[in-house]
Amino acid sequence: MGVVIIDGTTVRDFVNNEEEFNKSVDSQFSSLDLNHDGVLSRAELRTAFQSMRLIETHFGLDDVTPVDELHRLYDSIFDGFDLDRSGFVDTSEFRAEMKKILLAIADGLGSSPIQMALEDDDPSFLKHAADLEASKLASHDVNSQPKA
Ligand SMILES: [Ca+2]
Repeated sequence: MGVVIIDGTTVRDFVNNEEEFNKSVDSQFSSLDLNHDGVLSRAELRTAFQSMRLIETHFGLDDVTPVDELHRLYDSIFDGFDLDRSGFVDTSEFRAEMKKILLAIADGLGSSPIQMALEDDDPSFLKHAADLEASKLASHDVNSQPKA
């Protein structure tokens, strides 16, 4: 368990780093594709959102959200992803919608940093974003060292 500080810029930098973002999204996608058919079903996506904690981020603790409200919420999330109404979400739909969601989170965070407690192996995007920020800071520190 570690604590990371995230603000809107952290998230936005991550989304705009196409290589890192796509790598992260694609690995998330394949881990969510439980039956390995190359697309995410409604059930697979629901499992995804339960594990990604984005619901909690948006709506507060999910254990106070009524069940039927949660169903509607997950349905509306799925409809947001399934742009062509095929009943499944493919990788490009997943990338596009994750980008939108993360940018919305970034807007919500603005310049006020929040602290998040994350497991070291947390698969969430916010953890990826924080890791990317941390690695940038680390390399910046190295580069700013005065030459001996
Ligand atoms: Ca699948």
